[in-house]
Amino acid sequence: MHNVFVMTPEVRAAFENVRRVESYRLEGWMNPRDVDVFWLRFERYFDDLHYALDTLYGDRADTLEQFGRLFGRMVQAYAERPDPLKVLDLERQFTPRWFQRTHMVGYTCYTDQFAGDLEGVRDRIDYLQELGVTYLHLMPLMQPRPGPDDGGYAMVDFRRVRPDLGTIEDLKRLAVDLSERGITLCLDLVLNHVAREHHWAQRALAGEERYLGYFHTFSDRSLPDAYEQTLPEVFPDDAPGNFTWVPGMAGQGRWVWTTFHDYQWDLNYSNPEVVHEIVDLMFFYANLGAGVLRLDAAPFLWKRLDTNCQNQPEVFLLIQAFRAILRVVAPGVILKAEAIVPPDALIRYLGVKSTVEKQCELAYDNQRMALLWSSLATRKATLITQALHRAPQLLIGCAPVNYLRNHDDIGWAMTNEDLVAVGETPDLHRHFLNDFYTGRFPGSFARGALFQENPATGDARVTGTTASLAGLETALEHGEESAVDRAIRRILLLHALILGAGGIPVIHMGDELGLTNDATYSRDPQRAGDNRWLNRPRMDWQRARLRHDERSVPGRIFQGLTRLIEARRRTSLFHGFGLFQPLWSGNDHVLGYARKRPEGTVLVLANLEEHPQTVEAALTRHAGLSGETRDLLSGGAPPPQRHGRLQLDALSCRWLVDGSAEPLYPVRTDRRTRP
Ligand code: OTU
Repeated sequence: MHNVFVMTPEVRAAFENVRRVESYRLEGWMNPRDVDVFWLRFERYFDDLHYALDTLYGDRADTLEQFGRLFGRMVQAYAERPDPLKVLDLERQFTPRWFQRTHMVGYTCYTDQFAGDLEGVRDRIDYLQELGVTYLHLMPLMQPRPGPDDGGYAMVDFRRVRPDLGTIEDLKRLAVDLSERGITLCLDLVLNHVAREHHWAQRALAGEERYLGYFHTFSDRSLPDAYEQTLPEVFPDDAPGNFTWVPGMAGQGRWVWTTFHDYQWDLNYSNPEVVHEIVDLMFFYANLGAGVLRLDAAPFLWKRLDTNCQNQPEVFLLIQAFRAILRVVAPGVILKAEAIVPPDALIRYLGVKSTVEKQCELAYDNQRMALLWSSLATRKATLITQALHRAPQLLIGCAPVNYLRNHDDIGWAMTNEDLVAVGETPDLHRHFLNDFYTGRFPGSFARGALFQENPATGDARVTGTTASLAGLETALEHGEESAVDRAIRRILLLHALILGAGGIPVIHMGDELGLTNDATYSRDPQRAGDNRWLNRPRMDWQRARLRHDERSVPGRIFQGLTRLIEARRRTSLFHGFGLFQPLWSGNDHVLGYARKRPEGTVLVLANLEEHPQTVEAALTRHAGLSGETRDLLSGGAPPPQRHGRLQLDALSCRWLVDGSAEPLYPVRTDRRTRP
């Protein structure tokens, strides 16, 4: 791969040609300064873009024409980009690490479940701000297919808001209001598939050549059978296999590639027309005010025989092209990879070697999420410490999304190597976790359900809200005061661990109030077959009213969480640009890791046990702290010491810093308001 800017004579000629042809269009539309800015950025990112497209599609006869068309779209989108967003682009170019600052805290929700509609979300911005949210991911809200729609991930129209939620105008207004309150909007770019009712699919069905080329279709089973040899199944339970027979398609009927449900048709990225469509869509979301685009199901974009058809090299070229294009047209917008893949594969979505700063800025840290739940069940830090030691270190310019739950299931994503290294038997441990989190394991505090149990492999994943998995549901049901207390401590402990790491912590709607599983989905025929709805409850605004009352359960959780967020916001030590160092604490029940920055170190210590634990006081020095320490979480008081050991309360977390240092951030919450 090119890792420097290479303008070969041919490339230069192509570039000049495009420049000559397109300049007049630019100058006719925009003021000269905007044109200059465009050209400067284009020149800067040309190589990334050209290399990616040339490698993917360079052997086509129409490559130059394709490139010219793409360029035309870039120009158009840039010309249409609203002025305030162009200012935001500049602002973010000056502060390229804006998303790594410690005030970044995300929140995910379904628009209807949270606030009814987009207008309702606007009315709830105060609530989000009270919590400290600076990044809002609204789950898919564009027009889905009728009937089951995979939680909105099966769309018939990418550019029309689901009518009961509002309109595109409402969405634009919301983006502006959020931005004025310092909140970045994240939207899903569902780029792997469309609903079979989408007009592209419908026209393919009718046999139109152009649209047949948008999908992977086969007239007989020979290729599908060959691919199936090495393809896993994402939803083995309710959508087995990866191909769907579509009778009458293009006359005779065809097999269509459907990784997810039979109504979600995978797009064919070996066809550059698909890239044009998706780039256009990217511009559409960027120009309506989205600041983060979530690349749904990113691993699946490229297919190759004899592989699992995930994480193929071409996927990273596509992302490189998308990113370069955005850097030119809308550099204020960043990409988030939704790639639920092992750590060694995940790192590639953020960039390795010559692709550093050419891939996504953000990616879900799925392994860490699963490890946190594993450590909560075993009350042991061994596995997570081992895995964090082995996980690839992130490079500059990107950040993990640290989360406990999202709208999906939890898969036990720790690697077999790490399990074996700490003396676990991989299958047994995963079975234990499934038993534990469905409450079947004797003494388990958790209440969840199995998702996509695969009798053939014995695999399964788990669904349930954070509160239910952490024991709140069972405790409340039994009316046991001390069990409720432990559940609340677990919920806050887990949040202290995701907030106490670098990257962007993201809270899933309802977790801030301890919302428990919502079993009502089973009465809705559209949802009954998908128990991920268990962890997609409706917001309970009655319960939210109790959030200031610390005698109430929601009050304890909400206030505990806002204190964590406030403490994080006031230190620079969790800034994404820093070293992450997992530590062996010397006590299996205590998880320890340090974050190191030029201005200081913070040591995170978490007791996963229901009983007090101790660690050697010298651990603070090993972590790089000297002398007296302060705890950012307890108003400064350091943990008590006895016989040279630090005392940690049951299920508690400490963020220790040097007693003398004042690594406090000047806190700026709101963006300035422009006229
Ligand atoms: C995503 O998840 C979404 O988050 C799901 O809600 C959708 O159902 C799905 O895509 C299809 O649009 O399999 O179990 O590596 O694992 O894309 C969740 C990424 C999923 C996949 C992921 C997928």
